[in-house]
Amino acid sequence: MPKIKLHWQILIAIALAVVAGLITGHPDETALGARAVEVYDFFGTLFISALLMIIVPLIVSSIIIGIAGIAREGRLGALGGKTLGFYIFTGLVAVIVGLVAVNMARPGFINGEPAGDQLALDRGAEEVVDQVEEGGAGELVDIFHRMIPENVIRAAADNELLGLIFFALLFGFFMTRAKKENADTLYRFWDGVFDVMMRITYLVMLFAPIGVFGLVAKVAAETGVDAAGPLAIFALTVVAALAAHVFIVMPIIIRVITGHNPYRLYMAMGPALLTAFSTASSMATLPITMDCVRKNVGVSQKTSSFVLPLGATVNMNGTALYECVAAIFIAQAYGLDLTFGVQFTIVVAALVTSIGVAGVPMASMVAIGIILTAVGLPLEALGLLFVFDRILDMLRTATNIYGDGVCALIVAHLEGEKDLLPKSQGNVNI
Ligand code: DAS
Repeated sequence: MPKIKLHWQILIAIALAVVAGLITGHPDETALGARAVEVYDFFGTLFISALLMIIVPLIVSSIIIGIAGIAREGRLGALGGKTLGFYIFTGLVAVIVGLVAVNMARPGFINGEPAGDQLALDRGAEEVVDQVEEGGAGELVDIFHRMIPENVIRAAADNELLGLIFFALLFGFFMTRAKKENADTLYRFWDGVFDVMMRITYLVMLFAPIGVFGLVAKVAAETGVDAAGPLAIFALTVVAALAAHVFIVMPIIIRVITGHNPYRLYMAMGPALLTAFSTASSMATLPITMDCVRKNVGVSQKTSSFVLPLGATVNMNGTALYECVAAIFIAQAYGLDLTFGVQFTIVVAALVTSIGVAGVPMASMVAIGIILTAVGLPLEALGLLFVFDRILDMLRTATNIYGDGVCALIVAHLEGEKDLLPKSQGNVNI
């Protein structure tokens, strides 16, 4: 039997889950519904536990070697500084685009009311709100307190991820300042941890079809067709925000900084963007991204070989934007009072986790788990996000790759490289 690719398995699982959930019905209405939701919950909870299991070691090792990788090359100077600076700048721009879009579209509301009750999110909603407030996400000043953990081990044990991520950023940077033999040993250790964690992540993803089936079927059973409206608005909000980022905001940034015609970049990166869309994996697309950026955009080997591999792991504009929209959509759906502090927490967490997640399919789902945890929202809300995740993942990944290309173009321009985006676009490598 031909091996069906994982993402098509997940797509089939989602379709089957929606049908199954609607057929078995609401758990409070029929015995079948109640029994079926128990089964759905069993598989969904196992999958969420597996995601939680990998989050801390995966994110910590990914950030440590990501930051150390830049500093270690001894190129945290001009090239590294410009590259990292633009990655953070465009990532922040992407999150803000997402923040504006989700506050304008308000997908988490039905007829002006938080969708919590219709989406069966009302159960425990009060506790959720208390948890978030207690968690300190409600107050901006608390966020900075939570960024500096009193005890790193306890932060890991309590999934206090903002503090853990902040510590990992510091550790990665100062690891390269240690004595050379220590720095090399530590780098090899954390590189090994990341290597193992990526293999465990792939193993967890193998069970994604079953886990996603459970999560989506439970949501479908509990919310019925009521969820269709808010979820459709959510998906359209993400698509609109990604489009605004790619076709309006980033072209303005290119034009202002480099003076080049920004719309030539789409043609130049065409093969890479199409590959990213179809594979939903920045990592898998990297070789094609490097080929397009070098041959069609005209960025030098020195710049592209530094900027792009780094970008495929730490620069994920589409992911950062999506995480912000998704987290705020769920907070809205719970009727959570979106104070500035809560939104700021989500913005910071979205930006930082998009640096930490690896460029693989459904990477956002791990990151979203971090953000929901950071603001105290329950993880079973992930079931809402899985329904449209496949197509949104393809669009996010294409946006991530486009963002890498933009940064490579801008950094090359600032490095004084000439003949970028040559007019002879006719010979674009297809
Ligand atoms: N699929 C991820 C990537 O490869 C993006 C994401 O999941 O958000 O970039």
